[in-house]
Formats: sequence, structure tokens, C-alpha cells
Amino acid sequence: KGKKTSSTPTASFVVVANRLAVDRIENADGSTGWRTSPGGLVTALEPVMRANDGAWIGWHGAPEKLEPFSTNGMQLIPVELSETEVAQYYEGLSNGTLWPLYHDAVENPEFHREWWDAYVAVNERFADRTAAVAEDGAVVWVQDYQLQLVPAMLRRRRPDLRIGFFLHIPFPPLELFQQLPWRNQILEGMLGADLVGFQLPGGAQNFVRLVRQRLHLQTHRDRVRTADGRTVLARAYPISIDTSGFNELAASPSVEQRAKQIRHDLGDPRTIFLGVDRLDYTKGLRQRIRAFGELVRDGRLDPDEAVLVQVAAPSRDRVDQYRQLRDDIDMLVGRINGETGRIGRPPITYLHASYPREEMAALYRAADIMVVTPLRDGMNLVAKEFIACRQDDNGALVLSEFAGAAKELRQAYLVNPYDINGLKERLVEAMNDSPRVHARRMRYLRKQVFENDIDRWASLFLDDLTGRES
Ligand code: GDG
Repeated sequence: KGKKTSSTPTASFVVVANRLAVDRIENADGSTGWRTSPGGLVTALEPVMRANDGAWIGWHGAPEKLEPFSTNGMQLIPVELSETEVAQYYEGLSNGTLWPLYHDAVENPEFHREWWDAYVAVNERFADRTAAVAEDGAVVWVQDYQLQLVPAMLRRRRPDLRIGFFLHIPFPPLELFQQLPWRNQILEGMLGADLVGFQLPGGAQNFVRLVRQRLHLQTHRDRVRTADGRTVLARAYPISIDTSGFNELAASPSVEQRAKQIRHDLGDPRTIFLGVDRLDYTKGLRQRIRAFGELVRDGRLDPDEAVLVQVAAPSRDRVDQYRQLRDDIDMLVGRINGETGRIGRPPITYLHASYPREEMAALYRAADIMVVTPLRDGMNLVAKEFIACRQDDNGALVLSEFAGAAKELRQAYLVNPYDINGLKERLVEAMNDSPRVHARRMRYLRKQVFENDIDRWASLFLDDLTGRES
């Protein structure tokens, strides 16, 4: 439960993100309060926050105005957005323009000038709020594509700050980025940071190439010389998860019990395929479900022996393409189950819902073949979470080449999700490989994810930002 902080709080370490990681809670007396929600980023930054009396600035996701409060040694500073701003800055420019454009334009990005104006205005508000909170010489870490203008806006107000920026989604190649009517503004916005972080080296290279060609700045490898004589670093920091946290959660007796129950409820099949995603058109859900459905229809998978569980967490349901996607998936799943199912045996268990972490861990434990098939993904944490939950080294991960995670998780069963036949072959291969092959691959994958966890990600970034040696 949060306690109110008096006046304007200040901090020497500030995280700025679109969302404040909080959930509304209902107290026993019927009043409501807020508490931090445990996401990977919050978990990773909590120690840094506590040591530095840190502050987190973000939109709290509700229409009412909310005063700053503190919880777990972290100060939370809500930024309010009007209904129109939510529609234009968040659903519009962020999720209707930048999200599809940065993901290979797998859906058409829309360009509307009033969306852009709202994006600028909201970024200004975040910069204002941050400037008021950051102490002299503070370290500020700005997150993601919704806030790409904040670094430069903040530097204009507060040249004394150390500013870092991290992009969680892919940074696209020149040919795509050039479509943006506001391409130069975005590049200049990001260049306000001292350090610009990307998931992959390719994203950092795209960025450096763009500033050279579009802004005619001098660059040398991962360094950019700005017009005002600063040096900006552009580097890759592949994000990860709280690996040991997931590992321990999955090992707990209650999760083990729940995993058994899930398997039992599914009819104790030989093979459980599992998909877990936000319901998003970048995640390759259509391809995955089609591939599985064809394998059942062709008789290569027996619905008594193999099932697919697909969790699709509701997401951005006020954006058109997301509504369309939901309808498409509903129809596709319905058709496959209708054509190939029997009483009590639908081949696909489709859950349009969001579950607590414990249930996710139980699903990861219950599954045999995890299927992660995005058409484009900055990293994909689901793949890493699955691996962290596989203490027995059994099971397999089928992973799209187009997820950032594929660069690190080389021992997964890599696949091109656009190639439905290839995907079908890979699913069957992963299912039929021996336990020895699975164990060999899984041990390698687990080593990778344990060595490179979210703490390491955060300290690599922050050490580079503050110039510390690690
Ligand atoms: C963006 C980038 C990048 C999902 N359903 C439930 C649930 N989840 C959790 C997963 C996972 C997270 O949501 C999803 O993370 P992903 O990385 O898979 O994908 P995005 O949401 O698109 O994330 C991505 C990431 O940022 C980090 O930089 O990897 O590329 O697109 O943690 O477990 N969690 C719970 N219930 C659900 O039903 N509790």
C-alpha cells in the first residue's frame, strides 16, 4: 500500500516510462489504493531505486488525477492523460503509427498530423514532470517508443542530467523509418540522451546509419557526434527476465501441483503445445494456429495425443487492427475445433485472458513444446520465461528467427513463421526429438538465460550510462 509523499518529491535516479507499474487495489474498507505491479523492469530496478531513493514517472492508466505516492522505497509519480490524448498519443501515434512501422509494417502504419501533435504535447509533459523531479546531476532513464522525444526535451530543460534511453521494440531499417513524416524529430529526440540502448546490434546500427544520412552527423562505430558537440553512444543491451525468480516460482510445490492439474484437465495428452502472447498482430498467432490446425487435419497430430493451449492476453482492444485480429483468431480457432474436435476433446484450448504469474509458471511447466512465432519482436520474454521454468531440462522451444531472442537462444528450434510448411515440420521435429536431444538443447538455453538475466541487463546499461566500470 502506498503512502502519500508531501510536496514534490525529488530523486537522484529517475525512470520515465509510458506506464507507471501500478495496479489499483481495493482495501478492506472499500476504499481504493494503488500498489506496484511486479513486472521484470520493476523487479530489476527496485534495488537501484531503493539505494538512490528513486522515482518512477508514468501514466497510471486511469482517468482520475492521482497524487504522487511512495511504496517499496520507490516514489511513484503519476502523469495524467486526457481521453483525447489516450486516443491520439497512445492508441494513435504510439500504437497505430510507430508500433506497426517499427515491426516491419506487418500492419499498415497510419500517419495523422493530430496524432503527432498529441505525441509531442504528451512527451513535453513527461519532460516537464521529470525536470521537476530530477535532482542536480541525477541519472534519468527514459523507456521506449512512446517517449522518444523526451531525451532532447529534457536536455533542453536540464543540461546537468545524465540521460539514458532504451527502446524495447525493434528499430527499423532506413527504408521503413524514412516513411515517417516526423523522422528527423524522432532522431533528434533520441539524440538528447547520452546513451541510446537497443535490443540488438542491428537496431543500434540502423540508428547510427540514419543519423549519419538524415542529420549529416559524424559517426564512428557506436558513437555519434551531435551538433552541440556531445558524444552519444548507441549500443545493444538484450533485455532479459528475473531468471532465478521464475525458476524458484516454477519449482514451488503449489506450481508443480497446478501443472499436473492442468495436464490432467487437458486429458493427459502425450504432448502439450503452448503459446502465450499479448493478443498482437506481431506475434504470429495466425500462422501458429494455422500450422497446428493443418497438422491435426492432415492426421499428423492426433487430437487425443497432442493439444495446443493458447493464452492470448487482451491488449489495445480499442485499436482497429487489434479488434480485427481478435475476430480472426476467434474464427480460426472455432473452425479448427469445429472440424477436428470431438466431445470433450477440442484440439485447441484458446484463452483470451490474463493470468497471475503463478498460473503462467504452471503453464510453462505443464507444456512440452513452447511455440513462439512472432513475425517481428524486439526480444520476447515469454521464450526466456519458459526456459527459466524448465528445471528438468525437458521439453523444447520453437522460436521465430524474427524475435530478438533468437540471436541469443541459438539452441531453440528456430523457424521462419511466414513459412507455414516449414513451421509444421519444425513443430513435428521438436515433438519427436528424443529426451536426450531436448535435454542437451535445454541445458544450453538455461545457461544462457541464467547468465544473462535482467539484473545484468540493467547494470550493463547503467554502468555505461554513468561511466562506471563493471
Ligand atoms: C515488449 C516487446 C520485449 C503475457 N500474458 C500474461 C503475462 N504476460 C507477460 C509475459 C511476458 C510479457 O507479458 C510479454 O513480454 P514479451 O517480451 O513477450 O512481449 P511484449 O509485451 O510485446 O513486450 C518485446 C519486451 O517489451 C521487453 O523489452 O521483449 O519484444 O514487444 O513477461 O509473461 N503475464 C501475466 N499474465 C498473462 O496472462 N501475469
